[in-house]
Amino acid sequence: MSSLDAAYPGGLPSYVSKARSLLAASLSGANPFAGYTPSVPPGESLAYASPAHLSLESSGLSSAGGLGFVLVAGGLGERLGYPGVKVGLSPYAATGETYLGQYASFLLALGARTGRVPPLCIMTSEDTDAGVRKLLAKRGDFGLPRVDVVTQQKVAALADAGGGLAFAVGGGGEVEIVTKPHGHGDVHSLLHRSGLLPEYAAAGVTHLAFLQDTNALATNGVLPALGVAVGGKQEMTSICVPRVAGEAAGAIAELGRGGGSVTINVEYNQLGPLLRAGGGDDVADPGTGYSPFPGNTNNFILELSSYAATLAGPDEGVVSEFVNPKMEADGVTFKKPARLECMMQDYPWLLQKRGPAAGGPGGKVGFASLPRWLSFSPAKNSLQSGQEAEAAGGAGAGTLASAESEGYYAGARKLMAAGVELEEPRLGSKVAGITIYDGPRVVLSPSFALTHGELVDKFTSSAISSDSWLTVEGANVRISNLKLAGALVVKCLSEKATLTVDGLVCENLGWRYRELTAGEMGGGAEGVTVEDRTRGYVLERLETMEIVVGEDEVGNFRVGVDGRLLKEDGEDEEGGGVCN
Ligand code: UGB
Repeated sequence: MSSLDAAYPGGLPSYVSKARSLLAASLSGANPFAGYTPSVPPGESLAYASPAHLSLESSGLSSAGGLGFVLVAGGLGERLGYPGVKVGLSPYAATGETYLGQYASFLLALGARTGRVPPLCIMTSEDTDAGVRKLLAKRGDFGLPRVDVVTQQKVAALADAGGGLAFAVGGGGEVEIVTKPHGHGDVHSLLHRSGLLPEYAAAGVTHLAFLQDTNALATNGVLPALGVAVGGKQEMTSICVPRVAGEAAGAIAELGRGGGSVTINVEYNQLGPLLRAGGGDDVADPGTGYSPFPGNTNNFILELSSYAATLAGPDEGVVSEFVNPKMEADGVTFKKPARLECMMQDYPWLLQKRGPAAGGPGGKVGFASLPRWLSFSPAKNSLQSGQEAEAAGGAGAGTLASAESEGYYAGARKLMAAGVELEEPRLGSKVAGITIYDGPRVVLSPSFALTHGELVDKFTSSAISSDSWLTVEGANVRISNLKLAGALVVKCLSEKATLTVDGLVCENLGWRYRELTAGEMGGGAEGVTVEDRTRGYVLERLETMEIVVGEDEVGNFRVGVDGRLLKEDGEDEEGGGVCN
């Protein structure tokens, strides 16, 4: 009881009083958006490698020394069907690096370009805290100089419309208040209470980028969105993607009422009714095939001084809450205990409430929309629900398998845009019942190329066959005149070494997926992990060419047509890398 009281701003009395009024509103069927007129807000919609994209990516990079990151990782992988912490999964079987490691490599790559590795704050929950901390400890914080962890607490569950608390007998035989997660909106009040924001400001942070746990491609949107945020002096900039009409993702909309407006995410279940109330519907624009409203990825950038000032307001960072009780047929009794919930993307309501003295009301909120293939690869659903979503003609399976395939596609599309000869991957095959892209599978680490400009510079005049696999890591790698038909791993792990791959012809049997058998999916099979079962397949490495310059190496290394790794500027002898 006392910990529940201490964890909630204003304590349990404040929680119960809010719960009573929200329950009354919910049970009377009140529409939270009643009276608002939705319209498409102004923002930037960017085509990859367009002049606007290139310019915003580069202006974002010049402001990136002021970035800090917040990763919300309190959610359980229930929908994904994974019992461990989701950030410990690997988005790409080809590299085996975890989501957290993938994000860390983006931060380290930013640090290598700006001279300052951004701080990372991770929000965990009671469900994920131990797992996230274990992962950080095991990997030495992934080499990041500053990682902070804030932990959200659950809130009291509600037994009835009067705001009565739900009780149950706990494991120790004592009667306890039932608790439930409060939602990712907790991140704002936790950051406020943590005292981290003034520390980040003192360390040079000007903008905080908020990321979700399992969308590896989200980092591709950060620099252009930062360019938009800084250029437009925006207090909040959502990183969006074109939204498939009707899909289960929110939309960023400008909601006007009485001469004022707020630009905010409207969840998909509320968007349709809101649009229909105005005579429209959640349908595609025939010109683009997408909803006219940009799709919310729940990744966004907040300007730090405005954010800190807003959180210092009377709400102490508690974003607007909602309650969604499931009722019995009598319309009075709860089927199961409910609780107040809150969402991080509802922050603009707080901005709007902020007084004029702090620069409000309203706040300047905008968006940067990037191609879906570039910055959207969510892994949220189990294989079964992904298969059902596909069968229902949904916007994407949203499984680990589809997310992995989308990531490889993005790597291949980036190379195509940089002039590398390859056939555009197409959705076709299925693995574990999920449709994936056929075509080269490419993972370009952020350390290798953070921007399109860097990629064009570092990867030239090459050709890659459709059944190839390629992973590249290291800022000092350069690849030209490569002919790849197989699996190739290129790594230069030392900042004091360079690796030039020029004229290499790499042909081998490569890698392939092997679907797990029904027995293996059932569990207990030796060598098959829970992660493998969440994916539904394993990667079989038949033959690989691996070119690795280790982290202790110094000097210039080169690989030519014959695949031998040689050290330049010295004798013609094999260097310290591995090439097989
Ligand atoms: N999370 C927490 O840290 N704590 C919590 O208590 C709960 C979650 P979900 P959701 O990308 O398609 C969002 O559950 O809320 C973290 C948007 O609202 O995966 O269903 C959790 O670890 C929706 O508009 O997402 O839906 C994860 O990192 C749409 O954009 C993050 O919060 C949708 O995402 C999101 O949690 C989407």
